[in-house]
Amino acid sequence: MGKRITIAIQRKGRLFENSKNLLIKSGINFTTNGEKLLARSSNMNVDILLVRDDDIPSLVSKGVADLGIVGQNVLAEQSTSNRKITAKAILDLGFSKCRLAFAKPSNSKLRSLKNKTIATSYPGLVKNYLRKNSINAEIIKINGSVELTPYIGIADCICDLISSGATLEANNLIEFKSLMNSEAVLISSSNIKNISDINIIELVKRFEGVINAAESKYVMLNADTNSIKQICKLLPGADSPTIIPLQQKNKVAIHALCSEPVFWETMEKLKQNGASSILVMPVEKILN
Ligand code: PRT
Ligand code: ZN
Repeated sequence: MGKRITIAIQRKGRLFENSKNLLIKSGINFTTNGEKLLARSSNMNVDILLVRDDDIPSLVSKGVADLGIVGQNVLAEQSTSNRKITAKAILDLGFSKCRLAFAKPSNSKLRSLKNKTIATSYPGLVKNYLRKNSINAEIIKINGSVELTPYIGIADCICDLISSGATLEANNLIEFKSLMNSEAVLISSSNIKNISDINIIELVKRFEGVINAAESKYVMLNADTNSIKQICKLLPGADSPTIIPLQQKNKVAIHALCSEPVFWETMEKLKQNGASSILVMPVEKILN
């Protein structure tokens, strides 16, 4: 039996559900009661550390955890101010997508950030942005409710995470510049190429398989033999569809694994090109 692998995930919050589901879909069985700091997998050599997201980059950098799941925003912010944060993102996980962006009151005349006061929970990233663009401005670090600061007169604008935009709207703020896009990432203390533990490599491959499967769909449809070429061209990210003859003459079934999203528009186009009985099915796991 090899050494146990430790994975740090957020104990509760926006990242928790998706992080937990990723581990479970990757075959790691475990239960949490929301209180425990450590959960042991019942079927694999894996321990799960349940912590605040802010602690994940340093736990992984120090080697307390082999892998961690955290927002790119948190990793990037901590990396600006702490040389000890050496953890690297090794896999984009596709959930908890948001952007870090500047916003101002909708009635504000603000045209540039020059000499303005910016409230943010991301002072390091904002400072780097200002420096890169040679802008002189003041940064106020606020840990929560950043969106209220322009109204209590302590900031001209804010730089905060946005996903749906509902919070900005509810506070009469409008976004005017995006600083970075973020999503949850798998982090490790070293680059993927330098990971030597075979068990960790295998686990990362499983995560990758689950992530790829989440975007992939298995498409089955029927078509006339003379429309095969056109239809195959329309299947998003399909490598090599399977063509199966049907009992009805000049009719085939086309089956394909599509690695890109299959939207209603795509299905409607397929139909216009002679496809019928179009089925789009979820894919659970992929091992390439
Ligand atoms: O307790 P702990 O420290 O672990 O959690 P936390 O409170 O620091 O973090 P949490 O759970 O709120 O968020 C964890 C991560 O989710 C963040 O670091 C981001 O990577 C990601 N994420 C994705 C978001 C959002 N979307 C998001 N919308 N984090 C925060 N928000 C907030 C934002 O700050 C603003 O207040 O939601 C509001 C805006 O949302 P919309 O939908 O109204 O635009
Ligand atoms: Zn946090």
